[in-house]
Amino acid sequence: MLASNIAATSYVDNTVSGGSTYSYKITGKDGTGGCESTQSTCSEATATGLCTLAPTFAGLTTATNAAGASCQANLSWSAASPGCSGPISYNVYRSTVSGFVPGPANLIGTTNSTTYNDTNSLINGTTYYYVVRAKDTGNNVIETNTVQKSVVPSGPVTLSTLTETFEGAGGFDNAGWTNQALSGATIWTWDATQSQTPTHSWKSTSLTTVSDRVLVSPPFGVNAGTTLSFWHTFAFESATTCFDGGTLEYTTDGVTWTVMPDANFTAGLFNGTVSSSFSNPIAGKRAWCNGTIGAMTQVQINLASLAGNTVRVRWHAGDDSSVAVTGWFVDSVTIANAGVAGACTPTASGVDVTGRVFSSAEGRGVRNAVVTITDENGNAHSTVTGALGTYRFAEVETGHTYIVSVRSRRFTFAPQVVQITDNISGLDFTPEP
Ligand SMILES: [Ca+2]
Repeated sequence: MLASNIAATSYVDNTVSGGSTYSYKITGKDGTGGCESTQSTCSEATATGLCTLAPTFAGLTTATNAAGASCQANLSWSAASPGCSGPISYNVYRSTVSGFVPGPANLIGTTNSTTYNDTNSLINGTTYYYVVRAKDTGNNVIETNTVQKSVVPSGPVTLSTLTETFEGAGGFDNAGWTNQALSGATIWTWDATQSQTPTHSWKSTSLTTVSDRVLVSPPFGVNAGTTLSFWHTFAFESATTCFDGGTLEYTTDGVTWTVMPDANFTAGLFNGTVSSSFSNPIAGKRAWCNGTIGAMTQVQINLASLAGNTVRVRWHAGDDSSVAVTGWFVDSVTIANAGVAGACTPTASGVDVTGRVFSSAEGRGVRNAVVTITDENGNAHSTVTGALGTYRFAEVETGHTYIVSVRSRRFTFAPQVVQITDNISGLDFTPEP
């Protein structure tokens, strides 16, 4: 319904977009408002005025780590369709916070292409989240998709074996391991009562309240020869039914986690499925259940089905609403034939803007002209042209719209407005006639 309770016998709909055809039906009500007529016949009208429709756009399709010497993320998407005249340009937004709201503060670039290579101040190992939105440059309307993809920039990848004994200071030999509660407050603990190599493991202590917690590996590249193994011992409620338990999951996008398929195990497969009876957060998942604490046993998994992906795995323990026994000890993780990334070098925080100031279209360079670059907040920097009329601003922050203006005693130049997303050369000025 567009509008209601209109006393007049006419109505102006100013929510329409020029060029689009709309269909209308009306109903009438009696004085009490309690009785409503059937709908009128349908009447169509094509709106005049500005076309105000947003482009139709599915959002970002891929975001990948370039894995080169300097940090870079490569984004791509399928072309948007303009709702009005077009042409389309794309805004690229970036944040280190998942679920961020795209806006001017996190706009890092614009492009007319369906790809964007981000080299702007990326830091090795940091997770960046991207959203791309389409803009109709004919009416400046930006659509509002929320499709988000993440990238963790790294350097070149080499084949290696990741060995984690959980003996290093703080519980980890390698960087990138994390541990958190997903529900309840209790996390995994570094433990010296059970171990395989030689004195420590990580323990999930089972609780008598609904809760779950994860121990998460660093990301690693998977190929056809990549395998995962670890050692563990566990004792979960109960001896016969899988009320509490622990599962193993993987993610290829850092967002969605999937239980490791039974078919991937070559030793030590899950021995049950978690009960759905008492609110266990991992209810219904294949898991390790029951058990008694004793000598650790090895689990072996073939990861070939995940080849081509960058993967994290996590040990995910879940407890139902009552009764707990000891819990789960995990040790000695080996990921063989993993793709291990070196560090990339952070890219520069700013770009170069260069050009020349000319005395006429075919003329000479104008020396000693004052060139000023001003951002949308009024922050300005000035420089003076050299003998050939050349100027250069270094370390200009990207993602902003700047006004570049020129002052000269002999000539008048129109200012230029530029959206700066990358190095700009050839931003030249010739005098107004
Ligand atoms: Ca150990």
